[in-house]
Amino acid sequence: MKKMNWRLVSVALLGGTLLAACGNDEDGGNDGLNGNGNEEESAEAEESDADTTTLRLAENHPDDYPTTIGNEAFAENVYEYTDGRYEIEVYAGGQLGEESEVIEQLQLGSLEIARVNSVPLTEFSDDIGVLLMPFLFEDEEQKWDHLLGDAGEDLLDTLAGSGLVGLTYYDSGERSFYNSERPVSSPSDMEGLQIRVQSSDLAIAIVEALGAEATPMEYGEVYSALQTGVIDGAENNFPSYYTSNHYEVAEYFTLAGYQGVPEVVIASEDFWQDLSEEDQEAFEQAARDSVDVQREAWAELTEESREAVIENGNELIEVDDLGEWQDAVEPVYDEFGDEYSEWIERFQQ
Ligand code: GTR
Repeated sequence: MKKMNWRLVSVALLGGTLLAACGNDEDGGNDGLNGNGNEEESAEAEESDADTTTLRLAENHPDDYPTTIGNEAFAENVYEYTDGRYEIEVYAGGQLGEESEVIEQLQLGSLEIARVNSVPLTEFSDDIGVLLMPFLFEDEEQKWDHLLGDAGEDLLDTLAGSGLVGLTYYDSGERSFYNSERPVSSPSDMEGLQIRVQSSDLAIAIVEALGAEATPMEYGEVYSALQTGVIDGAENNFPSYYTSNHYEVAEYFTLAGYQGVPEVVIASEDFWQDLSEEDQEAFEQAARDSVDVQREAWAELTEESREAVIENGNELIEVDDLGEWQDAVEPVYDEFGDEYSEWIERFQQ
């Protein structure tokens, strides 16, 4: 897998508490001496460091996960496009907290950048909820044309004033249901299953329309909830199912990709407003230019994780009639369709 760039310091957290590492990296824990004890070299290094502002980026997936690889490409671009005036340290593996906590830090201005899923952002912009609508996109091409086009950009703009600034989207494929109880091939098999969802009314409505019970919960809590039987299942894409180890405790994965919510790279509005216009453009360009790298890594890990769970003996259940699933979630369109009608039209063009 990918080698670490020297600039992208992977930070191991001691005791889970982090002292702010932002601002003009005043000390960096170096205490004026480098590893050889050469004070002269160290003074030079400090001088050039003084011109570089270090920012933190929160990521809840592990190193080598496609979003983390995307973040690293973004960080490299930022460093390059700002001539080394900004460097970004990627804190992967949820070191800075669950997505809701990270968003709060961005709003408070105590964290500069994060990669999160679109779902937790719906709390700050209702409009973003459109991306949760089941079976919204015809295919990946339609989805990405719109996400990286005007509709996607306008949707990110709806975050204005929330303390957050959306920079770009990353791939998160399709979400499907998985559980520990039984093979599910039609919506009627979902009856009574306790399914974890991300915290959103729309996510709850979808699961209920399918006859199951919805339990909102943070991502980091899902593994043990599955293991202890607090929930019977959850829903996610292959890479998350695999890398979170949910596949170890929920063996039945239903191949009914029902939702294509993307990931989003976001910045703190507080931090953003302190950037010059030129730097804002550099950050935006850097984010856009990292999308291809992320999507390539996404395609690879999707395949890899699919193979790995098959090899592990998990059961992947083909769905004979996807139309049945589409019909079953129709009530969600009755309930939320009007609210999102304009956006739905734009994204389905
Ligand atoms: C993943 C996503 C995570 C998190 C998770 C979840 O697909 O990449 O950021 O949102 O889903 O279900 O909470």
